[in-house]
Amino acid sequence: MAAKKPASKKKPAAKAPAKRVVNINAIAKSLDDAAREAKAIAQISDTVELTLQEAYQVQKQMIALRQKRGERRVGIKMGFTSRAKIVQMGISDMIWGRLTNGMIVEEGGPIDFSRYVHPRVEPEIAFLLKRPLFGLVTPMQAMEAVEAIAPALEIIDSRYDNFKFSLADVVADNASSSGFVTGPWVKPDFDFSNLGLVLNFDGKPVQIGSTAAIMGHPVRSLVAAARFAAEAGEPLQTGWIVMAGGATAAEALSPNQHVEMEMEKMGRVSFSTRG
Ligand code: OOG
Ligand code: MG
Repeated sequence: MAAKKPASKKKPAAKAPAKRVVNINAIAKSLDDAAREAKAIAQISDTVELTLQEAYQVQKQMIALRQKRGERRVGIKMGFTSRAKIVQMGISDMIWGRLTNGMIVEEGGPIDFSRYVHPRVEPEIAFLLKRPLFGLVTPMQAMEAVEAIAPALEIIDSRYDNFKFSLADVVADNASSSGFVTGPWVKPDFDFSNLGLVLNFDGKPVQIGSTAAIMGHPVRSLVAAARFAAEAGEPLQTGWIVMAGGATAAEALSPNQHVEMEMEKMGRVSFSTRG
């Protein structure tokens, strides 16, 4: 019987620096799977810190997967455009995400709670465009492209454990975008820069705020959206919706809840959750 080889006394070779491997398609697929299966995943930044550019590539690829399944682009959403959101999430860089028709929630309609990981809702204002808008525009030029505005609710649902993420993580995850509901569309022929709003859960106020919380005037979010979209080579299109960003902190949803937001001069928008 051969004697056991004595354990080598050789010093282990110096560790080579960890190679930075970024597989955009694989990350996009894991985020898309997490969204479809309503199962949270670990933050990408636990393994690799994506650059912002890579994070937007992941986002684009994830949307491409949705488009392959028949979804189509209907607009863009802005994120971290209010102090309340910046404070709540600890991220102060403005971000944007891509909206598809698969994210539309019918006004007043139910959402199936089991299709989400840990959904939250936030009050926003939506713009509907009547002509394309791109690049550097003034607020006045931006408004000339607006057909109508509506009170809106965004349902965000981070695909990451505990709704925790870095800037690159949340960008890769399409800015936590999951669903959005728009209320009555009205002509923007009045001052909507400081409209009071109340978010109610089962008739009880959970957040109060104003459209002024969105960059002092929500049109500034539209101006930024025009710039971001153009930079990405996907200028805002006629018929697209731009979600301006949460005016207050987001509120966690529970099953079997009625959610309604009332915005001064604009009306109400609502949906309910089913357990
Ligand atoms: C990121 C999305 C931010 C907003 O309106 O500011 C956003 C998040 O908070 O999960 O949608
Ligand atoms: Mg939002």
